[in-house]
Amino acid sequence: GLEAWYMDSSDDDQRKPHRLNPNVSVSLDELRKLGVFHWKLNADVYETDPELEQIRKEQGYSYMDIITIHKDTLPNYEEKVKVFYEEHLHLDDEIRYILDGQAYFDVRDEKDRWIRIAMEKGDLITLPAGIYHRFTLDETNYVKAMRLFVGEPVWKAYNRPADDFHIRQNFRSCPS
Ligand code: KMT
Ligand code: NI
Repeated sequence: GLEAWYMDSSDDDQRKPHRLNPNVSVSLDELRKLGVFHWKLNADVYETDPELEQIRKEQGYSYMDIITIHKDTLPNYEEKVKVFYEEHLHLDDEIRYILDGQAYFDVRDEKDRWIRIAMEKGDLITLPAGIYHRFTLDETNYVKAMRLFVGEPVWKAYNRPADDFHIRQNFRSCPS
């Protein structure tokens, strides 16, 4: 399934894997505990896929569009790549389905450590509202992704610090 790991803290190129040495992988179970969910679909048939239809129906993902992130296809490519990699949150879930290529989504765990999630063709992921995250291309510099949303899309991103939203309550660690 999906591969995820804890990141090192080097300032090297964001497109590199940034694995710890030795690697510390993160399971789907651990991701689920953070509210991150994953499906594997057949992206070759996304236009007519009954599995995708069922997920959209069940989850209420009424809106969808497709974004191709590559220097020749995305207006303001350099600026957008920079903005996507700034740590931020949204007040709604972020739902992305990789149709082609690959990329990384990074999310903070409950102890504020970065987890890097390697997304490949066929991976659909949901990041919960309020989780701090960021996005980057990998060294292949290309991804085509479907963006899904419940109702009318709201793309507004709140860069960190953005801790005063009610939604952040869900991410506050319990004192032990
Ligand atoms: C976001 O919100 O950071 C993005 O939409 C990233 C690109 S979608 C693959
Ligand atoms: Ni986002």
